[in-house]
Amino acid sequence: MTPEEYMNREETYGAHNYHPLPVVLERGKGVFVWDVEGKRYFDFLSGYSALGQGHCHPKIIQALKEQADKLTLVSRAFYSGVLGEYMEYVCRFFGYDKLLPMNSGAEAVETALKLCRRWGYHTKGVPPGQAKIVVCGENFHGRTITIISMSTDPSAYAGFGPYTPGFIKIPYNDASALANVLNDPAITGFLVEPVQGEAGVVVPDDGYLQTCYHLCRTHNVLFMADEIQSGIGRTGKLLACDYEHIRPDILILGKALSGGVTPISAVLANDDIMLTIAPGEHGSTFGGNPLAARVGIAALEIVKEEKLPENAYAMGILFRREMEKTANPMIKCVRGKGLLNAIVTEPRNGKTAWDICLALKENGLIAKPTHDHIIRFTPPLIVTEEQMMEAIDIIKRTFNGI
Ligand code: IF1
Repeated sequence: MTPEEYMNREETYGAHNYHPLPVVLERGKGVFVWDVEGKRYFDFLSGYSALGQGHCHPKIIQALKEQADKLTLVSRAFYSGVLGEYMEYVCRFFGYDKLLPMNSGAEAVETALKLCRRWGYHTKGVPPGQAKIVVCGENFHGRTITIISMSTDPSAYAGFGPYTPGFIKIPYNDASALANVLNDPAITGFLVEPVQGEAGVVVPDDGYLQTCYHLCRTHNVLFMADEIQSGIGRTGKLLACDYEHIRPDILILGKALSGGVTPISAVLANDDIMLTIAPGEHGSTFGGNPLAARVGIAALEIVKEEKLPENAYAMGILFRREMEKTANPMIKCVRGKGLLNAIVTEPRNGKTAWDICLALKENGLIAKPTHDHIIRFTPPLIVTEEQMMEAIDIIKRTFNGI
């Protein structure tokens, strides 16, 4: 089959809820993927940051294979030996009392919202049904109806109403906006991405998160960090919140928690919050399955053993420094933290970010625009300096060639 035949088949039988770059991938290893014709590419999207450990990391695949031959699912109607091991490992890894295992990032965000409301009623004493949660403009937390009810992006929410009530939207990176709303005693939580991914890798001012954290402390409001994309080493620290030395009351993880091998997400919190949900009040068929538990442990061990946050920190500086040196009229600015970066492009001669991504593909690197003019570059965190220099050369040549 030709790539076109693969693409036409997907168009024929698949919902049209994405507009993929015209490349058909067949194999992945480390920072590279190969298409159905055997052409190699640097993967600079890495599954929207889920593949922090690189494609098909041998340690994770080994864990997957071993567990797949033993026990893949018991549901939570019964105990499984490996789930408790995973829960203890992750709680100690991030420093929390307890973990609630889910599958997708959106499910973990929904879980955090339920937990925050429940804590508000149970502990803060908010009247039943009155809880409010503060969220930021330009946020992206997933695609469920409640999560798009928090969104300010029409492409995420338009045409899907009616919406879930109980959310207050304030501008991102503006702590005074948070201070101005927090006097409302019905507010139980503040949900924030430490770096906004979908918005185009928007890094808030230094101190923003810390100021918001302390405002939440002062007003007895839970500080919830959605680190599904920014966490697990992506921004050059284990968590993006680590830059500001704050510990979220509720920590939301996903994506690289599994190294891109199987959907794994998690909500972490201490007992005073987590235990406000009693048995039978929340759950998921696959949440905490033995396969995910074994994969999750392996994925996190790699983060430590291969020093992925440190490498992301160093390679991110290299990327931004080299791209900032590139004087090209289409490069408006480069921004990011660790290996969560984006180039804001300036359309010229009718050429857009999409055209740049098509040209990058021809030159052996795949990435994708977010919004019309921003290209996100999120390679696996295992990328070496040599590989990064080769990829930067491709990016520079592509911009200069356009
Ligand atoms: C798409 C974005 C990235 C996320 C944060 C929760 C979720 C995501 C901070 C939900 C998911 C993915 C979803 C994917 C595109 C991608 C994305 F552009 F949408 F925003 F990475 F930046 N919180 N992000 O980034 O997790 O349910 O998908 O597992 O929906 O198009 P999920």
